[in-house]
Amino acid sequence: MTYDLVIKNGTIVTAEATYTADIGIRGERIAAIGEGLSGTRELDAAGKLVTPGAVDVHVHLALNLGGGLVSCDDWFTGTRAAAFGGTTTIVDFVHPEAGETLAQAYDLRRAEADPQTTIDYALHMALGPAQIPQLGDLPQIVERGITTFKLYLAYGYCLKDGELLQALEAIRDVGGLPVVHAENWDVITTLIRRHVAAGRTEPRWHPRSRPAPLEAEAAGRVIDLAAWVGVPVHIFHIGCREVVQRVAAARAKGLPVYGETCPQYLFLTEAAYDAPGVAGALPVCAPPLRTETDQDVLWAALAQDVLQLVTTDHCPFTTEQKARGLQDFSRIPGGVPSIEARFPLLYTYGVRAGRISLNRWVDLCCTTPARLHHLERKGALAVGCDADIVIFDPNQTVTLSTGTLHENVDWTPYNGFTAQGWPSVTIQRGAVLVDNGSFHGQAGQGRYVARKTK
Ligand code: DUC
Ligand code: ZN
Repeated sequence: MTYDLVIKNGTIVTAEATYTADIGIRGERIAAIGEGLSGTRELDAAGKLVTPGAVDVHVHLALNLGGGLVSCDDWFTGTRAAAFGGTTTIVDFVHPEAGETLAQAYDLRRAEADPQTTIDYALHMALGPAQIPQLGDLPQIVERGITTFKLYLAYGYCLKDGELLQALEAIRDVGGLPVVHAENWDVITTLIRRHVAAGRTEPRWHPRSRPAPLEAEAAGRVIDLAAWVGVPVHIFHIGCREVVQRVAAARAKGLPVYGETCPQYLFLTEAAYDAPGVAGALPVCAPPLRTETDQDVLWAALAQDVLQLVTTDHCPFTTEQKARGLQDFSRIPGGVPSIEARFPLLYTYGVRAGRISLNRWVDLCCTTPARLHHLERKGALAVGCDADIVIFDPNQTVTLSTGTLHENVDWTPYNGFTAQGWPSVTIQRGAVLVDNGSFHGQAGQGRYVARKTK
């Protein structure tokens, strides 16, 4: 039997196992995994790892912060960069504006994404105070394939505790998953005001306005409310020991609490904010970068299944955009780029450094994100799955810089980092998107993935 495409002789790495076999693809799906398969087209993967396409369930492409500030990777450039780094599915956000229905906001985001995206994507629906009166519309949103709902305990979308309670109940009632930005916004805004009034305006005051124990208070509060309501919860972008401890305690009680961290928290520290001038503003993100001790705690938590996912929170702003906050750190647009390097960096500094196993790498970056976020047929290598596949060369060395990365931003926090191992081929639903540094995808080639609640 001949397949359309066969990946031959590779070392297949899944979340559960590592073995040598061929993968046969027919149309858009994996049709066979076995020995001696033959195809119309064949790719030799001898000496390479063959993994599922990586899944990044937390990205912000073309995020509009208002005032002319829009994150600088759009749906084309951001998804192209993702594909170069082996990511074949992302989940971004719908942020409804006051006066818009959830369905209208969804339609607008689809209209932005569909013509541009080069990889498959799904959407989280953000629910802020203005959306509380619309919680009755959640079933309509689930019908549109959105099963995950973003709740903010910060920024303009910040929910009061009673609103948080109502949102968690509504999400529970549709069988959805809340994904939460957990910080204590009242405390943060008070500390910001105090620092700025005293002339403490440099970026190094950013982490000092967002103390880790109080970030943990917010995470603990949402964990407690979710447990009382009876809904699982996914805590976004965990960067400190104190939040890891809250997640660990909840999981030890058997609660369905899940936690992610991101490359910036594993590889950078708050010392980056001490750099003079705009350099100290570039890595401003929220929650802020923390310490080397926190990094060790995060790695251990990833290895021990206290944290289950690595995402990026990719949200790049240019040097010029970041510089707009130089007189006042609280005006620096928050976010860093990571969409391209996540999967290879986790291999180099996770697997090669002996912190996580090969299988855990795939689990954290591909399989658990797909399963937890209801992305059926993604994040796994099995017959019937979408043929989203990475041929990963463990011997390719890439020194990261804006010259080697494809993100549409004029800086990278990983400048000078060496990745030992990089995707040589990225395949999406059977089509080769990236082949040895050449991009073969097209705007609009990616598809919206409508999800179903379990
Ligand atoms: N934090 C950031 O730093 N950027 C985007 C959104 C967020 O929560
Ligand atoms: Zn985010």
